[in-house]
Amino acid sequence: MGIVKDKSKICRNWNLYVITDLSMALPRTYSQIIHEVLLGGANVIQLRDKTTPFEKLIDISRKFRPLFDEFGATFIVNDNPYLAKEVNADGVHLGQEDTPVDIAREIVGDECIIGLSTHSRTQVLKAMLQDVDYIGLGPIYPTATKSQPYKPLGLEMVAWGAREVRIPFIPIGGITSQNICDVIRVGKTTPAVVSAVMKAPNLMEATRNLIGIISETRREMS
Ligand code: TZP
Ligand code: MG
Repeated sequence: MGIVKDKSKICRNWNLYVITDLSMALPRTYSQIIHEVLLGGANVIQLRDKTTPFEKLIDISRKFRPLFDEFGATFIVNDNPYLAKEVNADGVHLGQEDTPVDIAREIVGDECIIGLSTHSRTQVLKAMLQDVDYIGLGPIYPTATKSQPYKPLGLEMVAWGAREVRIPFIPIGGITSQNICDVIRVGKTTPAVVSAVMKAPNLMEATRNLIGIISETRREMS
């Protein structure tokens, strides 16, 4: 019998959810990005790459999979449940336009974490009825990282999430070292960032700094 992962515990244990963007982090390579973010202390990284061909993403993911185990960190891939299965990722993150959750679940199996992006109360409530292990909720603030039709949801939505969402929820969009403490205070949860780490001059320091602010804010609240 295989070991059954406590997926909810894993998701609740995340400290800072870092999402890759190779173009922002250039001239760094994936090796540098992933090493720096893990050394900075983040315990979950999502490989988000919408341009590299599938076969190459398989090679990249296979290469770094063991490093996540060494660091005790969670490895999530974006968009594609077949990629998650092929490289034995810990999870797959789906958007509203990606493979439906029930089909993704059939592909990846019960032990794989499935995350779903949501952008409204309706989408959140619907997600909670599905076999989803965590939801992303955003954009919270304006962001240039992803062009999307959704207006920023603001801290009110984060507060609503803290009250109503019964699975781990990850606020995302425009979160920086300036506003991350507000998100933590209101949401009492783990936020996700792209540019706040990927555009930083030093990815390890930026990751460490954000995690430091999160821990300090949580300490103040307890
Ligand atoms: N989904 C909702 S907002 C967003 C994604 C992937 C982009 C977040 O990027 P940033 O740079 O942290 O604002
Ligand atoms: Mg997607």
